[in-house]
Amino acid sequence: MKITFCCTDTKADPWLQGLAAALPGADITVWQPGAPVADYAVVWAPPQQFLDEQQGIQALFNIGAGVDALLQRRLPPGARVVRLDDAGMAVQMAEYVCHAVIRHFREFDQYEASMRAGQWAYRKPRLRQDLPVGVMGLGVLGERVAKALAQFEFPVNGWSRSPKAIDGTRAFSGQDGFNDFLAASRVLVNLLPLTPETQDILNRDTLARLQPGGYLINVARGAHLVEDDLLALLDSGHLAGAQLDVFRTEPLPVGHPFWSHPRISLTPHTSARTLLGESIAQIVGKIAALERGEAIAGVVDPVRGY
Ligand code: NDP
Ligand code: OXD
Repeated sequence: MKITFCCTDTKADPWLQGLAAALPGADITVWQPGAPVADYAVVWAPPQQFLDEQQGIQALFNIGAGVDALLQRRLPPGARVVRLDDAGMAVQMAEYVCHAVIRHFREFDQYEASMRAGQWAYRKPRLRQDLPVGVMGLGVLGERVAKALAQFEFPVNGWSRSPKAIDGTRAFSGQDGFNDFLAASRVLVNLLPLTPETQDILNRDTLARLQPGGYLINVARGAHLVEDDLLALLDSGHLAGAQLDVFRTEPLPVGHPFWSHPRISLTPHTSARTLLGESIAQIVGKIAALERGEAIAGVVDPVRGY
């Protein structure tokens, strides 16, 4: 079996060693232009030349959950695109989002500032029923996040394309349910895939529908957010703040207004990292299943875009 590795901005050696240890006997190489067509590929943002040359390949294993960048390319006909399906990312996403919600709710930034200033000052406790959290996208990551937030007894709303039933979450679905979902939420967590339908979905109109004093947590893709609309709603006071992990341009350009905004907290696309061991185990398990002719989870529907 031939496996080719073609991942931009990724150190190849640990992947090659991990794959070789799990698949003794497989021929595993880093892709070079002109290389023969492989059976399977492990990819992240591969160049178009790679995809054009690998006509007939069976599957492309994307080493992330989001396939938006890959689907913008012309893919080899018949090749399945397989995304990472949790592989240790859901618990990281739950940590990140719960941390952001709790930091905002408990006003830990304000406590830190006052303690640094030598002030022993209490703030009036807030009520968690005043902070309903809306999770957009109830897939592998969004469901885990919604359940984790419910453990802290926040009221949780969830929105997805198809109807869902998740314990502790009030579920909304489809375009018909979108405005009601927004109106029921004060904090908004974005865990949607980036598709033509969801691009720019966080904009002046949708963010203005959140309850006053809203808070945005974007952990999905930068192109979901119309950045100037966020800035305008922060200026108007309708939004209290934002926690952003993803940006339209990454790295965030020097001089971008987000860098210094007092009510925006930033991290560098790190809310859920790809974990080497768990990802290799998942990919190898799926290759074995495909070799046995079995169905696998995480195959992307190219029409739906996720
Ligand atoms: P899934 O495919 O498992 O879930 C996607 C969810 O979004 C589903 O519930 C789906 O609805 C819903 N959805 C899709 N389109 C629409 C729509 N038009 N309207 C309403 N709901 C919609 O994805 P994951 O949970 O695994 O990942 C989500 C995203 O998180 C990734 O695509 C990626 O962009 C981002 N991500 C970011 C990371 C980071 O470090 N910042 C790390 C990993 C992922 P339905 O259930 O009905 O299909
Ligand atoms: C992913 C990501 O999609 O890292 O997995 O953003």
